[in-house]
Amino acid sequence: MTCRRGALIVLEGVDRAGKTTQCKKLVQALQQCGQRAEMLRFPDRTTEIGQLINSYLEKKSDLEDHTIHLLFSANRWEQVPLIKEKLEQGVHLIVDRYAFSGVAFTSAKPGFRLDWCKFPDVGLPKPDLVLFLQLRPTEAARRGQFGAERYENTDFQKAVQECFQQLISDRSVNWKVIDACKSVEDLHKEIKSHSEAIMDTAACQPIGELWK
Ligand code: ADP
Ligand code: 2DT
Repeated sequence: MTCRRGALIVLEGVDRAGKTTQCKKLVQALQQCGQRAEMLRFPDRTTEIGQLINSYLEKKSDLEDHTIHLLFSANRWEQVPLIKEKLEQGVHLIVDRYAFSGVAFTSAKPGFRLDWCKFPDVGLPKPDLVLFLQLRPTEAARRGQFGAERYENTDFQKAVQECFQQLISDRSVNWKVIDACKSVEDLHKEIKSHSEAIMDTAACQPIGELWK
């Protein structure tokens, strides 16, 4: 591996916390500073597996709960060769949702244990930093109505939020919890500063393996 690999930075958080807004701004800011940075998002709805997931989320098809969980995980694994290649070329990857959403959304369903939910994603490229945009449900509600997709209702989102809290307590992952109530610009400055700090640290380290 050449020295100075790119950093793998994930943004997680509840619906409407500002993940997509901040991913785009971070990529743009890094590119303007002359860095190589690209955005990825999960689910990646463009692949064949992604189209099955899209149809499920849009409620055009029903899938058994374990089956959709494994499809979300497969949708990440199919991008692993690309993720590793980009990081090794020195490209920073800014990712909108990752395995943490996978685990939080399935373990919020009745009958699912956290460790079962984590297992299919064990060994994925480990993020160098996971920024969790924390937003109270009342604040999220001010940012607009839920859409019509599966999972977009307040009770389920509250259960998801509790599952995220369990994941955040795991010190094997480099979490930074950010108060997402702040303005877009203030959040951007905070996220950029955490990201730049980790880029230097990550540069000469091998890519880690998640939850291993
Ligand atoms: P997410 O990807 O987490 O669902 P988005 O980035 O799509 O969130 O933002 C959801 C909505 O909230 C959008 O209408 C966006 O313009 C708005 N928004 C994003 N960040 C902020 C912020 N810091 N303050 C107020 N509104 C925001
Ligand atoms: P977007 O609205 O961000 O496209 O998310 N989800 C996501 C899961 O249930 N499992 C996963 O592994 C991932 C990545 C979260 C679409 C929805 O899909 C959920 C919201």
